[in-house]
Amino acid sequence: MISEQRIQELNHSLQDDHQFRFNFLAEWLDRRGIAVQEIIDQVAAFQVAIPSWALGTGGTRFGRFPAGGEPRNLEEKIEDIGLLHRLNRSSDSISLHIPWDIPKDVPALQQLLAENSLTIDSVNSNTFQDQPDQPFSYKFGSLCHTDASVRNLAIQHNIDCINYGKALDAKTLTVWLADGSNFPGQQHFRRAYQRTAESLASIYESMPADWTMLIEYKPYEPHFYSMVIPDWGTSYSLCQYLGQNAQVLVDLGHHLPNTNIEQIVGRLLHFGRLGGFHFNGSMYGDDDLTTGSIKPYQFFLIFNELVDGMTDPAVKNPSLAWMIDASHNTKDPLEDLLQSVQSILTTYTKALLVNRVALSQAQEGNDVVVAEELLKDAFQTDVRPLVAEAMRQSGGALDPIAAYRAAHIREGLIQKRGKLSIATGL
Ligand SMILES: [Mn+2]
Repeated sequence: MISEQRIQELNHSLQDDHQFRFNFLAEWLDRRGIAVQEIIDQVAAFQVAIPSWALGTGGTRFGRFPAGGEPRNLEEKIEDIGLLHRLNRSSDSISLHIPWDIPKDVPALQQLLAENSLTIDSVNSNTFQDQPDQPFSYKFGSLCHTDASVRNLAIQHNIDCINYGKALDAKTLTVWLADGSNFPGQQHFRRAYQRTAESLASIYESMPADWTMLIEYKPYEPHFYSMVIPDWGTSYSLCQYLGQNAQVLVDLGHHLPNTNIEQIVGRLLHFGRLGGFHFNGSMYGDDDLTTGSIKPYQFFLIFNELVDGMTDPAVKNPSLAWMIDASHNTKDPLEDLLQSVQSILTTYTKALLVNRVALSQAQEGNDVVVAEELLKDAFQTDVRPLVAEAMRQSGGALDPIAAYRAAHIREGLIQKRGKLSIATGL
């Protein structure tokens, strides 16, 4: 689709401008005692998983407008993610959704993954919709259901997911439950929680000792009165009930408007219970928009908290699983994913620039203005040349989206897969 040589040719035409911008920024940072190459190395090492369900055009219950050339099977999804990774060198793994993307020919998939320098990041279970051959319905819940037959079906599905993951060397099971209720009185809150905890414990016991279970929360949708796991506190309590290998997953879009997400991140890091992150953007209450597209300063404050926790030796938190989880309704999904990764890396880079010694001093001395200005200084620095340089040094494109367009990749995919091909997913 696009060769490394073609990427280098495209870089060549941008090199002069890039070098000018990079030299200016590098010299300025150097004067302030910041080790520029160390920052570049950290940015180059930062990898974000791409979900197998986000390579097609998303939609709403009102309609879906496909971009054309969508991947028709798991193999083509791997090819698409391989392409993203070749362009930005920052998307080296896939989150697999079961049953939309059940691995069939495992040796062939392993070979394809290796050819594209990719691994499987996590397997994600789905008990939010009924499959055609399913003996019981999830209409009134899955792991929380009043009927043990339904709960057992959902437990077995999660165990199946673990087995699919084991075959492909994954080590993470991500559980998001759509369980909840739409009307007051419909569900007994305490019993629904207890049944969920016990169901999760059955899954947890079936998990290999070196696996992690990530428990994701969401305040509403698909249910509009109550969700069984609506907030981080519920996720956290379930993790404590299950054991050390259960961790909370924070999805940026799964919060009510104006929630202080950075504080939640700080809390969970403090408890050593932050296991993973789902990146997306949100305006009202959705979880579908491009990462960083609506509230870039809040996104920076979240990353600031993450970097602070990751660099503090007092914090005993496992390394985090980073993944994009958005739905692309209007844009070409591959362009949207490239934009998302750019936004994540740019924001991460800014957080790395924060002078933590000075910030800590300002906080200890209650110097509110200096503390805030230190954050704003990093946030307002244009770090894009550092991100471009990290990609260039890793063999990627200086400008991945420009390279994607110059290589006419979507046109090529439409020619190969057809205008009407539809990817399974959101
Ligand atoms: Mn999510």
